[in-house]
Amino acid sequence: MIALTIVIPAFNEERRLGATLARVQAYVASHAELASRTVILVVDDGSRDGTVALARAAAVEVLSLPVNRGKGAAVRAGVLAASGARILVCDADLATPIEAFPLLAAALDAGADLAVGSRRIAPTITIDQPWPRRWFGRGFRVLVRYGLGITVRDTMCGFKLFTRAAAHDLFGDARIEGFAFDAEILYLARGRYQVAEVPVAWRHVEGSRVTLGRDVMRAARDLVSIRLRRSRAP
Ligand SMILES: Nc1nc2c(ncn2[C@@H]2O[C@H](COP(=O)(O)OP(=O)(O)O)[C@@H](O)[C@H]2O)c(=O)[nH]1
Ligand SMILES: [Mg+2]
Repeated sequence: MIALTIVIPAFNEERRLGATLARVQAYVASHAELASRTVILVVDDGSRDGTVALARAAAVEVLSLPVNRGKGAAVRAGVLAASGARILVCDADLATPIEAFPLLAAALDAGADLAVGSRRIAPTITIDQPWPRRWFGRGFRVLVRYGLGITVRDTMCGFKLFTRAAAHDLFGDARIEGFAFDAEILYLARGRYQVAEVPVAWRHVEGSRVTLGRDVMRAARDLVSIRLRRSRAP
C-alpha cells in the first residue's frame, strides 16, 4: 500500500528541482514508515527546459502535461493521479523544508482532512519575498478573506497535506488552473472538511516562476470566477 504520494508541480525547474528531489528522497529513505511506501510524483507543467530529464534521472515518477496550463492545473493532475493514502503537495523549490511533514501529518492523525502549511500564525519566514510580492500577497489575502469568506490565514503556502479522499473530492470539483487554485480548494472545503492550519518554516527561494503581471491578473480574475461559479451552483 502506498502511504504517501508527494506531488511536486514543476514548470521549467531544471535549476531548482535537482536539490529538492535529493532532499526529499533522502528524507523518505531515512524514515522507516515512509521508505518503500512513498511515491514522489513530479508533474511537469509543459516545461521547455530539462525538467523532465532531470526528474527521470532521479528515478521519481513523472507526469507530463503537454502544454503549460498553470500551477493549479499541474497540482490537480498530480493529485488525481496519486494513489497514496495521504497526498503532500509541495513546491519545487522546497521553500518549506520537507522536515515540516510530520507537523502536518500530526494534524491529520488528530482528525483533520487537510493540513495547510502557514506562514501567518507565528513568524516563520526566515527570508522574505521581494516587496512587490509581499504587497500582492497582502491584497490577495484581503480578497480571499472578505470576498470568499475563507478564514484560513495563509492559503498560498506551497506545502499542504490531504487525505486522499478529501483531495480527490476537492480537486475533482476544482476548476482554477492558475495560482488562485488553493483559494478555490479551501473555498470548496468550507463546511465539508476539517482544515488545520499549521505553522511551518518558510524562506523565499530565488527563481520564482510567478510573474507579477500575468499571474496576478489571472489570480484576481480567478477569485471572481470562484465566487460566481459557486453562487450559481444549486
Ligand atoms: N509560476 C508558475 N509555477 C508553476 C506553474 N506550473 C507549475 N508551477 C510550479 O508551482 C510552484 C510555484 O512556486 P514558485 O515559482 O517558487 O512560487 P513562489 O514561491 O510563490 O514565488 C513551483 O513548483 C513551480 O514550478 C506555472 O504555470 N507557473
Ligand atoms: Mg517559491
